[in-house]
Amino acid sequence: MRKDPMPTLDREPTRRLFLWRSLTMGSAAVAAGSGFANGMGNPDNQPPNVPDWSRSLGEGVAVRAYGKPSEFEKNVIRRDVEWLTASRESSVSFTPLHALDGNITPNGLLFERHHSGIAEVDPADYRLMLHGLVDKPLLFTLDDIKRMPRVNRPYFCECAANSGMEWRGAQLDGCQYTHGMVHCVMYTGVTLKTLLDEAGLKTNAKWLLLEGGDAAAMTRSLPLQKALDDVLIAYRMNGEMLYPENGYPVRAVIPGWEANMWVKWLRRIEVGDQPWHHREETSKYTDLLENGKARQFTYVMDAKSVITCPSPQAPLKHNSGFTVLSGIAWSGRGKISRVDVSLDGGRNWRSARIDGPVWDKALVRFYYEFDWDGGELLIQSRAMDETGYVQPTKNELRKIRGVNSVYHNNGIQTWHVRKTGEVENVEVS
Ligand SMILES: Nc1nc2c(c(=O)[nH]1)N[C@H]1C(S)=C(S)[C@@H](COP(=O)(O)O)O[C@H]1N2
Ligand SMILES: [Mo]
Repeated sequence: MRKDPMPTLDREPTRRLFLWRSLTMGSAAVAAGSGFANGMGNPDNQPPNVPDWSRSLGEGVAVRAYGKPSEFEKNVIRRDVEWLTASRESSVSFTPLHALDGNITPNGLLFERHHSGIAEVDPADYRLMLHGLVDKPLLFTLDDIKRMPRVNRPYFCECAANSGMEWRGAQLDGCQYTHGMVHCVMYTGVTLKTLLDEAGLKTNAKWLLLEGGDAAAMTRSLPLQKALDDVLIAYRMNGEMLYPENGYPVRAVIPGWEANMWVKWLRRIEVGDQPWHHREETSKYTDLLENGKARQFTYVMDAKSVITCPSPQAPLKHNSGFTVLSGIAWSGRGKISRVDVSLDGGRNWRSARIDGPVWDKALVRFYYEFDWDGGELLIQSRAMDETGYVQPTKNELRKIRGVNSVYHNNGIQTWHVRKTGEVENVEVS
């Protein structure tokens, strides 16, 4: 008996996937026949031959004192878009989503967004100041912060401008560029509530100022309610100390909220009774509507998803048969409850299979497996979260917000898969 009312996969669990090369055919012959030239590699290195890398001893331990990916993966890097980059210091690089899997972003591949470049902070000189409407102003060293009770929490971090170039139509060629201003890592740190409890809040405390230690001295106003709820003062990501580009040694983690609140190189927290006025340069995160008015305080990132594979930078390499779609979904309002996938531009939807942990306000990994007939596809994904919110189409968003926004574009993405397996960024009406 199936309780799930939604159509899911009707593939029998024991069925073979039928796509592998049969060894009895003689794989050397297969390799030789379809060969080197077809991108099948060098047959001399393939069974039953002894490959180059089996003929001599390899490097020993600790030659690579800090590991990095295989040289054959050297294309899996952060990239930027030249015409988007006013200067290297005030710019953005994008996570290579098309080349990753699972829920967690590797530390060297987190998209970066800086307003004044990377601050190189000496941890010995690092101090965090906590003052304002508190009983006891405090100054913490990094060691002080590390001595406090620790928590580990995985969260996504998405720039409000992610997908911002797509408001007026399909534009950038690949999910690295259309959706790559999001990452998800396991943070270790102390809750902001722990720090505030140490200082003791005055009764009129309502807002916090977070200030960064970079040349921008980026500041953000944070409502006290959120600060006491789930905000972290983090110093580790995926077990390692934060990397300099992500705020070493300490950053604010504001779960589910737009990334510009996640102040890096955090050096000062001031408690006040109202929001601060921030310098224009770093505080333009308002959404311009059609009528000229702006939406402000749009902190929460609504549910969103994207198919990462296939996508323009990750085309299909076969021309029909068993095919795995994969993608990510996330919501700033809580857990992802379901992801649907369409192969025909949104006419028919099927439930995707979520695999891996479903954490609160973190990236979720989904898969959709199907038998591709080799024809053209218009693939889409649609996320739903535990509040019942359903990811809208881009046109639904435009009806409400017009096309003058840059921020908070969480519309459904469409990829056009050609018969050749190539993929392009398109829109369907
Ligand atoms: N101090 C400081 N914090 C900052 C910024 C900055 O320029 N300076 N940029 C913000 C913006 S707009 C984003 S999108 C995120 C990016 O975080 P990441 O570089 O770790 O991905 O950091 C935020 N925190
Ligand atoms: Mo941002």
